Amino acid sequence: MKRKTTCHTKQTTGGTKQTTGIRKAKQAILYMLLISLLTLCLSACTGTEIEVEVPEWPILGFSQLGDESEWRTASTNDIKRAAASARIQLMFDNALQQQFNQIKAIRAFILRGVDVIAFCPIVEEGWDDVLEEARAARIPVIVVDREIETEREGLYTAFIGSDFHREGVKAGEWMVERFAEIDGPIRIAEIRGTPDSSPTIGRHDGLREVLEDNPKFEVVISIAGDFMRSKGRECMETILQETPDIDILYAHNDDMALGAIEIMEENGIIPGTDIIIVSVDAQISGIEALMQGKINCLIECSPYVGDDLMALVYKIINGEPFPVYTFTETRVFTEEDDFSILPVRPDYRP
Ligand code: GZL
Repeated sequence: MKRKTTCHTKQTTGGTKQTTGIRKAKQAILYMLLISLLTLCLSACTGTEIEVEVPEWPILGFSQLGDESEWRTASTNDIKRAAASARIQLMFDNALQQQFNQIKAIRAFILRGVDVIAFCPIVEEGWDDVLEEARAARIPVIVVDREIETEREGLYTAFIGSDFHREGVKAGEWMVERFAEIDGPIRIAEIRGTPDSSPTIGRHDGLREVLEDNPKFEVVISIAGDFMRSKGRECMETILQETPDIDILYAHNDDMALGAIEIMEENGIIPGTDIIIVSVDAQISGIEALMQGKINCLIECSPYVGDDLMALVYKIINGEPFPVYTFTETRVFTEEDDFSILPVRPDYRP
């Protein structure tokens, strides 16, 4: 993106190596400012007007749904790191778990005339009107992380995220294998994520698709925990009151599993032994609980899509071919794993 300004020397963007951190991006910005300042002084001294094109970084408007979990924090950090590294100006908004705030932010991005809009939709429905406004403004929209539900064609340009139904299937398949030698009934308690969000729907339905063929398993209680650790505690208290003799806890994310584990331990229950625990995300705290034997199976859901997202932004604005759907890998980590090979997360500080 180039915009003409006066009194600057022609700056050739030397072949600087693709920066890998925000620090280097800041150096690049300082470098451009210094060049401009020196040129202004030069032209002031010589009285000549020198025209230089200063490269303008593309602008990405990004609406993040909130900061409810460790996964979300990792997602936000990765987006900010990748934008700086890719030399993309990021207009970032945290919607604090409110769809209304996401719609407001997207409208602000449209008014600002950003080059691309990306957002993590907190729930599947309710986006048609604002995405029609983005379409009318001819601003491409990338759906990130969670999916939207719409009857309308072409409301967004691309999706990059995880296959949540597959995660639920993987959870069910591990349970079937883990309890292969044990007769039923095997009683499952489920702590769900945010109602009407695509990860909650996918992880709920994926599990049941597997259990349909394995009738010795029964989900005896299912409560919404909104992907938050505090809600995981509350749900586990309810589970112990209403259905105390469960065999498996299936939590839709690590934060809720860890909250539930706190309640188990406060009630003298040994997590991972008295109650088998399956969780989704495989973030740092989840992996540490797996290594401590408190969680038995982790289904990975990676938040690290920042670099792929920025590459997508450039492809779209440069009119190059791009993948409409990009799905992250779904690995399964279990109590039998050799923990020396577990994935180290980019922001892991042991
Ligand atoms: C999944 C993501 C979910 C995570 C939770 O892609 O939307 O939201 O599983 C997070 O940890 O809160």
